[in-house]
Amino acid sequence: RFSTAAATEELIIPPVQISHTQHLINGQFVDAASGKTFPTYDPRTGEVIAHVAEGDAEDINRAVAAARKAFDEGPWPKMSAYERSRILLRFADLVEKHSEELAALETWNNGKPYEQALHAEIPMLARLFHYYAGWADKIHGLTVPADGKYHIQTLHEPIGVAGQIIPWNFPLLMFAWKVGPALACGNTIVLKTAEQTPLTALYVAKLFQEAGLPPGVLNVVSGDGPTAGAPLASHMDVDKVAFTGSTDTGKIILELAARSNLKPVTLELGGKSPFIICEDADIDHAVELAHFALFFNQGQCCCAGSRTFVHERVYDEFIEKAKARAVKRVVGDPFKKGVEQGPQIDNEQFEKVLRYIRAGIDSDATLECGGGRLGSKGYFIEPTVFSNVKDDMLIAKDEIFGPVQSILKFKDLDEVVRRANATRYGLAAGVFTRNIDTANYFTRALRAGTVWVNCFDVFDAAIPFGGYKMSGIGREKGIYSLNNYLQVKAVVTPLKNPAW
Ligand code: TXE
Repeated sequence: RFSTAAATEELIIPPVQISHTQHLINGQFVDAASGKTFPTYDPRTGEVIAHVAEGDAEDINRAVAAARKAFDEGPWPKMSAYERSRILLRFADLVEKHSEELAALETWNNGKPYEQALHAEIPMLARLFHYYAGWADKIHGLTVPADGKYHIQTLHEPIGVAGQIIPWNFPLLMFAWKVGPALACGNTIVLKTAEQTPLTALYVAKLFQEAGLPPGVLNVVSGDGPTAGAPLASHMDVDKVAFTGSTDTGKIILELAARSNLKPVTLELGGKSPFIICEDADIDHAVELAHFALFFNQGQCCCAGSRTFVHERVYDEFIEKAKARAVKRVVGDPFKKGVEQGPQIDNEQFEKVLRYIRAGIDSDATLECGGGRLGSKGYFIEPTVFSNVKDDMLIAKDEIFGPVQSILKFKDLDEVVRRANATRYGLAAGVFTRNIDTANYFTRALRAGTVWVNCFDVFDAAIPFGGYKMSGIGREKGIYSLNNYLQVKAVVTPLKNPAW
């Protein structure tokens, strides 16, 4: 039985209205060209909460034409960088002002705990735009010494029209990671939201208008992957595509980009991140963070610590404590105070997670707790812990993307490094040890884009994020993301002055 005791009965839904369901194209909220709409749901109940314009290739064409015009004719890319920075700052301030409505809408459409959305994700959204506002007027090229009598400089120019395709697990943060650097560098954008979560991006697109963003600079189209995402990735007038989602879809995006106009592609894809607990670790801390690393956001994190490797000397103690912690996890209506876990995003993901749980039960892994759905409506799943998991089991190899912790045993450091790296993914890793030499060994030996030592899921606008291997191409956030949205132009001018 799972605890609901810590959740109050009090619902904390601030008043929020669904005010925007149409596409935003060229500064106007408009219906789909086809006139079609699709339903969007409340994952707590599976009930429809709104009907949203359903984009297809024609809507993408219109949005790209608007973004192209806004790029080619300006004023955005030619505006003073300081003015661009001020618009980003005004937007961030508006996010803070509307944080309760935004958090409520995010929870309503996604199912994540309202308190998590309000206290973590919305502040990070605002912070990210404050951060990139700071970059807008600090992007510049170099003067380059070279052989011969030439003055050589590099201009760092915006790349043009950026196509951006985002997933449903962090709808607003994924919006921020994509839109922040693209706008700071002076690009224009067509963004396609995930079909499960179209609402909050439309809300913040409206806030961008209030902040003074010129029409056509940011266009937002709702719709499905194959019908709206694919035409964006393969559009001849789109200069760059950025994608976050599954590895399988990432391959399609890369192929579409290659077959159309060879636009550069950045991909942030799936993971199967190891979380390694050494025998000298602070076990209680490690249990709590391993729990957080996996169960945070209903387990729907690309960097979830989904392979928990525990040293054999502390293994039994760890299992007992990990199980006790999972059983105490508060699952329920995400609008209730104290709730740690809401529903999975939709029926498809819910069924996928339950299939993996069944695969775990059918293998020789030991089901310590959980293993089923919770309640009879909505997409709630019991926090589930498996011990005795072996490397070749499906639950140790595939990205489950749900509240299912897999615990594996290890003996020595070389062995665990080899096993941790034996995956097609390489997004993140966590290491728990009090020995600095052990920590340094892991941070160099693990093939992952982020290694957290004695912590996990520490995110900041300035910290780059991205994957090795099949977890992706490129880095988002921080200074590294700027290169994704810039072209470098070398300008060479002969020096005629005889003194030279
Ligand atoms: O992903 P998709 P789904 C993983 C996670 C999850 C699995 C499937 O394991 O269970 O992927 O989730 C758009 N052309 N992640 O099906 O399909 C789609 O509309 C262009 C990890 O939701 O990759 C949405 O906007 N676009 C992940 C986006 O791609 C297409 C986050 C993501 O959907 C398209 C989400 C196409 N042919 C899922 N097909 C992470 N890295 O955080 C789909 N899309």
